[in-house]
Amino acid sequence: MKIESITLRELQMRLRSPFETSFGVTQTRRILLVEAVADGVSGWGEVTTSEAPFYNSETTDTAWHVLSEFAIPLLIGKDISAAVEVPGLLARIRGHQMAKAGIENALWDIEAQQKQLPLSKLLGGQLAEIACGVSLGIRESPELLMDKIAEELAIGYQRIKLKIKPGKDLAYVAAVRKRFPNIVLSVDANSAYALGDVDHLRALDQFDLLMIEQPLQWDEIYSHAQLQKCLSTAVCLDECISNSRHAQAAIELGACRIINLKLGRVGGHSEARAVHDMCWKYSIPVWCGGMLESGVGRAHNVAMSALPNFLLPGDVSASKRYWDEDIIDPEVEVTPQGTIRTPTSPGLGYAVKRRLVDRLTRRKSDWNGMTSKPETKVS
Ligand code: OSB
Ligand code: MG
Repeated sequence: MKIESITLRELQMRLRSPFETSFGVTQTRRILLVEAVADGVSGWGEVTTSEAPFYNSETTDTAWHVLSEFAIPLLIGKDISAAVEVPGLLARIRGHQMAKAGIENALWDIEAQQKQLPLSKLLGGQLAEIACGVSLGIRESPELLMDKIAEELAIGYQRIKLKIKPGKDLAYVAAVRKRFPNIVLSVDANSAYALGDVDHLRALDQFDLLMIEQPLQWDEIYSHAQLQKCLSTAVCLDECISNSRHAQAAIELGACRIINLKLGRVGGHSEARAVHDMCWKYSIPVWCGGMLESGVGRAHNVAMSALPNFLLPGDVSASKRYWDEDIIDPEVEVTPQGTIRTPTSPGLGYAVKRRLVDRLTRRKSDWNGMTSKPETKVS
């Protein structure tokens, strides 16, 4: 695969409704897309950074910077035999996993097309459909949450995840559990608590939750091990796990019983598969997390979720929950059983709507093997 050109685009896309977590509210997304061309074949990846460094340390702008100044120059013009070589070529760049994932995943799309395989199969996935849940943002009151949950359950989603933070936690979970005694329910705190809150968090044990996701510090594995000892509810780590070594440390320490696997957070499909395999070795189930992705990132999530250790419903849900119009054709759709069918055509299995992408583009840079500096357009 000779990497002939790379195009970086920033799109502005407005979510259908604001999404509130313990770290803030998001309404307008600044989405970075990477398009690579190798041997005349085009592939797409998404950089899943947030706009602000509140989920992890990356942002849309840090990713643009690191890709433009460091990652793309290391790859442009290179002839590689497979996408799995990309992490090695980018290894000098420390951190910035989401930036690196955007470009590595575009090359996975190309490799799958060249080998005439659906990306899920190239990654080693077998599942013909993947199980879906939804992640619901924090609302003003528990009542406002109820109707939304009823709506998502009616559509077929298999698991409801509630975002929580101090003051918007126990009363919400209690009310939901009372109204929906039998649903598969979990919570995600996005690091809003401290180990000193253990008695408060223990009160969640009575609600038969599937898991509590990332209650403590975003980069702290050890304190989650101390917390897990005190809870009957399974702890699931999200923010803490950037690679398979972190996954192994967390599992060996007893810091979690479940891992949320996000492609961007671990740096792309190669490392995601390594985390997947590590968890499989220890019988720790994984599920696919989301970052409010556009269709490109969503399609990559669907492909990854076909691997065998994705044993719990993910946060990968229908395009229309997020966007009036998604940038892929077809859009990601959910069956009445709350599943997404894994595409069977080569590559990502969803076509990128170029005209719509152009319309949403706010800035764009192109690199080709001829020039060391990109051509940049701002609109
Ligand atoms: O912690 O899983 C998270 C969204 C943005 C940042 C972090 C998270 C989330 C979500 C939404 O939970 C998942 C989605 O629907 O894409
Ligand atoms: Mg999370």
